[in-house]
Amino acid sequence: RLMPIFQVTNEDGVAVVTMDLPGEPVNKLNAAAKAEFTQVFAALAADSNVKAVVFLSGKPGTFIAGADIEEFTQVKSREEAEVLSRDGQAMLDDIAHLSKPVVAAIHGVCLGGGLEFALACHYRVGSSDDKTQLGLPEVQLGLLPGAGGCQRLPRLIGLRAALDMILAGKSVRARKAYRLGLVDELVPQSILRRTALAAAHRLSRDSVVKRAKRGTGFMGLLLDRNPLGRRLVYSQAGKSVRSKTGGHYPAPLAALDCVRVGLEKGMAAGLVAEHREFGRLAVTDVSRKLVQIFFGTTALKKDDGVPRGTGTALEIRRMGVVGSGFMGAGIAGTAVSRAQVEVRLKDTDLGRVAIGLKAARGPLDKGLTRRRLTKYDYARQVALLSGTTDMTGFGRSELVVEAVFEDLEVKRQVLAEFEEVLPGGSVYATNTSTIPIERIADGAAHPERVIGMHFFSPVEKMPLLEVIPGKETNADTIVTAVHFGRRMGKTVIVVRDHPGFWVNRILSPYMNEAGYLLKEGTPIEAIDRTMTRYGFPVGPIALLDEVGIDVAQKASGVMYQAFGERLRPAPVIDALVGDGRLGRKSGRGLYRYEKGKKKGPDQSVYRLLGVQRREEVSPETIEERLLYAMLNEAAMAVGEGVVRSPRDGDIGAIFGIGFPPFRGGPLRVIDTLSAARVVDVLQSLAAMYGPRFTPCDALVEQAKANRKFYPD
Ligand code: T1G
Repeated sequence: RLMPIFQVTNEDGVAVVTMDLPGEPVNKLNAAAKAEFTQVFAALAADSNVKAVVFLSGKPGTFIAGADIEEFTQVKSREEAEVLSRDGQAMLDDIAHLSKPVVAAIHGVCLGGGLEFALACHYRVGSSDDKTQLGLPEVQLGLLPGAGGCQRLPRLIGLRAALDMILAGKSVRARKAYRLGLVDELVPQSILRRTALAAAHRLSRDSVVKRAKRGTGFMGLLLDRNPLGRRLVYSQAGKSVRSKTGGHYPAPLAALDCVRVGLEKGMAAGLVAEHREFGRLAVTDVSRKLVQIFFGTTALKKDDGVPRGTGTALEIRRMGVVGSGFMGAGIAGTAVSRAQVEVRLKDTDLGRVAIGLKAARGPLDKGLTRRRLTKYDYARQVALLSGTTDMTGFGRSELVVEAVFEDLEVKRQVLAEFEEVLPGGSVYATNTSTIPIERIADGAAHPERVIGMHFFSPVEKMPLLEVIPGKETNADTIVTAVHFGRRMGKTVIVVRDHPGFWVNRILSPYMNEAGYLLKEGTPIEAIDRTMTRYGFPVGPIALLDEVGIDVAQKASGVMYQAFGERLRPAPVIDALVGDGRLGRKSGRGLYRYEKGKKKGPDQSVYRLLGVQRREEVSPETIEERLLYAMLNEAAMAVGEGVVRSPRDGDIGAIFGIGFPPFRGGPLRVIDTLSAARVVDVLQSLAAMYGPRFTPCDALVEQAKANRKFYPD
């Protein structure tokens, strides 16, 4: 290695160690860093001129991003992974047992092994900066904190707070980290180094680290610090993990067990449990799939949907949103709270604008009540929102997003109005969910600056955004929409202008099949329970109620018109809409609702549809029909180039409809089953239920060539 990873200077007896992994955007604990680290720390331990150590990062926005995930993708066996974890534990033990105090000066992301590193230090100073976040995200990779995190975190911040962080893998911002006692001091970044040095000097004089006893209080005494209380906490935590993961994700339960062993049998036993469980998890298929998703989304973040360098993104400072309904207000609110841009919300009458503005303030109101926003920040962000019923104020908007009624004529009309007032170079995006952009942009003065931005509802929560270029859309417009979508916190895929784009395209046959099953009398709870057991967050019937049965009626109509017989919707939707059942939003649908809360299925639906409930349809049949309908459509759409790669298709399915992440996405599932097997099953389903299950040409070819979507 030419350049060292760790630079060491001695400032008046305090060794200042700066980690800066050469040629990498972030610091990560890879083999080279571990090897060099061990040498550096051994030298510091032996150096009589060093009485304390301060540890800093040389990277602008990251302290340490964790162990090197690339490394354990190479791991072939459980034993190998166990060694990785055990080496990490040993390295951090050297810090914890160093006779001289080590102070971590944390600015930027401090995740996974990076936080475990900071936990092994004797004192932590954090920067009160938005970039500073601390977390143990390992379970999101199907792993667990394997370098002592399951042992040190509970001992520092208490059992319950530690489990909250470890089991969900969520990070905390600087202020919360200080409240929890994760950092001992919180200072502006400008004096972080100086404060850490002062702490190092102070600690080198006083042998005992005086730490403000923070946090766990009476409940801590009752629960965290007595064995009976802890037993209660372990069992509550286990129950909630099992209900959340449906038994599909082994990592959180394993992490809970490592925490328990460490607290009940001592740290040494806990560390052994940690590296054993880490080894076991690292080679599970679940972890492989979750790590693939991490690399897929990371690569996607750098992919603007056009060949690199062919498009320049427009800087968006002022934006317009047309249509202050559910979607428009959601788009406006998310744009303000996540992208901090000025948003002007337009609708036809002031009453609707007022309602829209109130709904758009939702995320900000929540930020204030949850103390994520100060009163000042809240006021500043609310001031970014304005409303109007006329065209004033759009002359300076660099981007307008239209979210009016899903009707081609209305959308064309609104586009024409805005082309009159928008400045040259601005981008006009339409939030359509099924109407091709080409038809909306048809007749526009500047079709090169018209694009689709398809958000999912609720906009504030759903992470996916589909960006759909029309035939004439230029590269600058595409890159502008993609970058702004990311500033709104979305995972963005660029998809082809085909009816239904990607998500609604693969969802259509799946929802239709649920309708056919219902029409045959299959119980609603059997349909939904089968698919939640498969790993979906909700089943297709519940999804119908959430999306709105009238919305589904419109979307399925567009898809039927575009794709013909194969996507003919089951004859249940019209009857439901005709009976005024629009789903959750109307308080009546396929489920019952009382005061907005969803109760069980509405048994009167069967009589309405004139069907007899039939209990005997097996879950296997239900799952096969629903899943294979989606797999077939996904393969067909990939073959048509609807998505630019299987990676985009799988990420789009996972982030767009909650396709189970541990299965990797519909195209990964086809690879796992093999195209040949999927073709066989589809052929037998076609023989039993009709030609809608005929395997698409792309799949048949793939089966013949024995090809995969992801070549090994
Ligand atoms: N390992 C390997 N590569 C990583 C990495 C990591 N931990 N973190 C980031 N990268 C790469 C990433 O692939 C990309 O590479 C580049 O850095 C920039 O990332 C023992 C076992 C840190 C918030 O899960 O969440 O510690 O594409 O584009 O948007 O208990 O990356 O440029 O070649 O995402 O600013 C736990 C994962 C590991 C954190 C930065 N740590 N990383 O986001 O940049 S497991 C994580 C992130 C562990 C221990 C266990 C994000 C980020 P390239 P980027 P960003």
